[in-house]
Amino acid sequence: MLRILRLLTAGESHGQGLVALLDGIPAGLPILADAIDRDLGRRQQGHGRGGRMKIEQDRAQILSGIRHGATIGGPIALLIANRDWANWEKVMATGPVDPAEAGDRALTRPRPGHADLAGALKHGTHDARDILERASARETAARVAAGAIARRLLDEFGIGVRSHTLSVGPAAHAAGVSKSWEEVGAAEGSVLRCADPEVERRMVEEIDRARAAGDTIGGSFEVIAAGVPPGLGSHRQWDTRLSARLMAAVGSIPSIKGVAIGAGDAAPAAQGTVFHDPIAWDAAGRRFTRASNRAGGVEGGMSNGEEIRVRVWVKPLSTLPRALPSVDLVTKEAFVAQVERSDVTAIAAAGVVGEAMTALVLADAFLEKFGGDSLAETRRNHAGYLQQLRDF
Ligand code: EPS
Repeated sequence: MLRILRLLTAGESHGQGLVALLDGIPAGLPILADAIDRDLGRRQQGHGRGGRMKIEQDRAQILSGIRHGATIGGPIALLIANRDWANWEKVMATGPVDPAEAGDRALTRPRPGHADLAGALKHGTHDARDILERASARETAARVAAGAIARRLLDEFGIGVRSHTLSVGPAAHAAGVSKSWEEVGAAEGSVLRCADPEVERRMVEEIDRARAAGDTIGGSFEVIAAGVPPGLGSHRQWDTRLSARLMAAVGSIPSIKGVAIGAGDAAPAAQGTVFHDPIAWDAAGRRFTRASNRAGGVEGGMSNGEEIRVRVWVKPLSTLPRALPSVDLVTKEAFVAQVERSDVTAIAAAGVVGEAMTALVLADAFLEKFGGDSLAETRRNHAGYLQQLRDF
């Protein structure tokens, strides 16, 4: 999915911490831990979160790749400590532990919808804790930390990435409503990052209703990238297409069941004359323009210079207080699934993770096009291309 940058994460939800290893960022990019911590803090917000977010105060410790406030071109290693580790040191110890001290935190009744059953079968364990600890959406903190560095790179070139909540259960914007970059920016800091206070009020009601019923609830969000030049990604091959790279990266976020670029969800019912965005020429600005953006900023697997818009469907979280029927992995007896602490929804956090994955893909496609081992080199290449566009 990433072709120039490389990202690996490691860590368990209740282990010592999460690690992100990001390689391929050019030297000379100014970045401070504050910029990473800001996004980590945003990922912890949102109405509907559970008890864990009260325990954690996610902060990134930069272990390598950054010196005196700027990247040096080497791999960047980040560590986010789990404060909850203090309560799990025996359960999650890496060394041998006396079973009497380990605490009985085995998970043998898999939760429908979670990784528990498939992972236990795959890895040959009857304790699905080995699976859930890695499958937990806590891992997304590491992605957000890496994404903050990608965001910093894009920011140097006037590219911004934002997200907002589109729906929670039936609480949604009216059909056809599209919120502007500015409106989405103004929603920052609200309880669900929804760009309409009245819709947000209904979303909060839906979350509270689900919580009272011992249930969870699904939703959707949109990621928007502004300032993206035309020509990122390529029509050349299936795996060079920007649309595919965005969909794969955003679709890899836990709980995501659907991703559409632009008005993709309306495409099956649309006629071509209505769906596609007519092209015009702005003589003064010497650029091609569109009055509409149903393509979502990508045509033929390449950015077309319009805002990139990715809409994402999030399933209801699978850890349910009112648990569904399940079967014990050891005895094979019918039980209800095990109840773990969880959130009613993490929709606002999912949007922040969506921003991170989008920023990583765009930074990757940007470096693929412009290259550069130092920011100065990338800048020269970028400036030359912008001149080519002006001279077109
Ligand atoms: C999360 C941490 C987790 C959950 C949630 C997301 O913490 P804990 O399991 O200790 O409560 O709050 O993860 C899930 C709901 C899930 O099913 O994976 C986080 O840091 O975002």
